[in-house]
Parts: sequence; structure tokens; C-alpha cells
Amino acid sequence: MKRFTTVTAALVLVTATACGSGGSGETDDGTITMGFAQVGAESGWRTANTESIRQAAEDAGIDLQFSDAQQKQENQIRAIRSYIQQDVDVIAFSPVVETGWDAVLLEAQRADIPVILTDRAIDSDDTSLYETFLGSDFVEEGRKAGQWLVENAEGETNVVELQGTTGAAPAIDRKEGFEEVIAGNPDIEIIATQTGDFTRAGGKEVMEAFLRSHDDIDVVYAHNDDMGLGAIEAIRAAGMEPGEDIRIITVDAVEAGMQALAAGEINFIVECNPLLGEQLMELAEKVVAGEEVPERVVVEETTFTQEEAEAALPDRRY
Ligand code: GYE
Repeated sequence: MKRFTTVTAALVLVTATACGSGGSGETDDGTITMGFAQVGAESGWRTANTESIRQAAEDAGIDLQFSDAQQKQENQIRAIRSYIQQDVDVIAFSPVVETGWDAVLLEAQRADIPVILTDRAIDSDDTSLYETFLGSDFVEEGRKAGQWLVENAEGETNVVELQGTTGAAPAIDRKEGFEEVIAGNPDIEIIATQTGDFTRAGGKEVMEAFLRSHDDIDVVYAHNDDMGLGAIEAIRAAGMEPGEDIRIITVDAVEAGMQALAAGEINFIVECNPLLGEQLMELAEKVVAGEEVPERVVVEETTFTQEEAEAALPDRRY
């Protein structure tokens, strides 16, 4: 059925081009045009992800139309609409939040343009709105963070949580996985939780506020490295040693985070791999050719302690 739809779309395009009114579409030489609506440039992870996508598109000979939504859903929706208007061959995007996508994705579907979700998922009952979702298992990442804390907690442990962007899949899921694992341990309690929007500045500001209102913080659980790095600054400014007086757990394992871990300022990092470009281009080529792709492609990941960070740093690519 999918194959049929794509073939029909290709025929329509050929006809339109013959009339001189066609969009960019798949050109005569077979070049695929991809419209990619990125979240923004909020973190080290995002920078590495964007670089990976640009490089992989170039390597695959895919014509990449790229837009940066500055973490705003309305900008992403506008970008997707413009890709539909341009009649690109495939749209890929990393949805800033989970909900509110059905209308624009229905427009893409009506225009016969396949959509690939990358990095973050959407919350919709209509799974026909996209071909596949390539990205990490964020709940599992949260579980890994919680598991380390359960194994390394020293008696009663007060946790403050720096959440990612409100409504974003990684913020919702990393919270859920972490809470699920610590629920079995009555000594561990989340005493404050707030969003730092996945940025270093946001993490610093929220941590400063936490430190003003709580004098009994043992652990910071930050949904990404950047917010953890912001928290380090706030903890230092308050006259305490990050990694010792207050222990820090983060997610991502980007270079700056790994360096802080190797230096003992962060205590544990759960990896989230941003190098999705190559897999994304492979999926795009298949989808455009009308080939079957799996509904879900999960990225393999690990975790790092201080010693493991020291050992891994020289070979890290991001
Ligand atoms: O962890 C964070 C970024 O969606 C997995 O977004 C991504 C997250 C990543 O801002 O640093």
C-alpha cells in the first residue's frame, strides 16, 4: 500500500514537472530532497546531531533543506508547511514537544510526502502519520540513571531534578524511567523538580533557585549534560564542591559532560547518542523508494562512570 502511494506520488510529480509547475521533488537525476526541521541549538547534543545530519546528507548525496526552530513548536510547524509547499521527497523532524502534530502531519500525508521522526517521538494515536521513528529509548535512559543512584545512594538521599523542555519526549520519559526505579527505595526522594529547558543557562538558574530554598540537597539528576554543567556553576558559586558535596547524574555523554565526569564534577552519565545522520539517510532512501522500513529503530547506548569516561574520552566523536 505504501509502495503504491509513493509510486503514485512520483507519477503525479512527473506530470507536474512536465507542465512546468512542479516543486523540487526528486529531480531527474534521482537526487532526493529532504526537509529537516531541527529543534534548535540548545545543547551540545543538538550541535552534534545537526552536524551528523548535515554530514550524512552530504555523504549520501541527499539535498538537505535544514531549518532551526529555536525550540518553538510553531516554528517547526511553519518549516514543515514550507517543505510541503516545496514538495520535498521526504520530511524528517525532531519534534520539540510530543503533542500537537496531527494537523500538519495530515497535510504532509495528503501531499503524499513521507515523514520520518528522528530523535524524539510524538504522542498521537494515528501512527500512519509517519513511516518510522529513529531514536533512543528515553525511559530506559531514565531507568539507568535511577539504577546507578539506587546502587550508590548513601542513606537518606534528597534529589533535585532538572527537567528537559516541558512536554518533550526525553523530559517526560527520563523522568518516568528514573521515578520508576527509585520508587522501590524509600530513602531516595525527589524534593524539587523544575525545567531548565535543556540549556546550560536554564540549569544554572534553576539550580541557584533550588540552592536558595533547600540546604539539604544530596544529588542533582539533570536530564542532559548542559543543565548539569550549569548546575556545577551554581553549586560552586554557593561555595560547595560539585561531585562531592552534591553528586550529579546527567544524560547525553557529550564531550563537555564527559570531561566534567572525568574531572569528578559529575558522577555518572547515561549515554544518548546524537549521531543519527547515517541511519536517517538510509531510512530516507528506503522510504522514498517505497521499501518497507521498521516502525521503530532504537539506538544502542551505554553508561559511564568516572573511570570509564577517562578511558573513553580520547576516542569520542562528540
Ligand atoms: O538529550 C538534549 C537535547 O532530544 C535526545 O535534546 C535529545 C535531547 C538531548 O537538547 O541534550
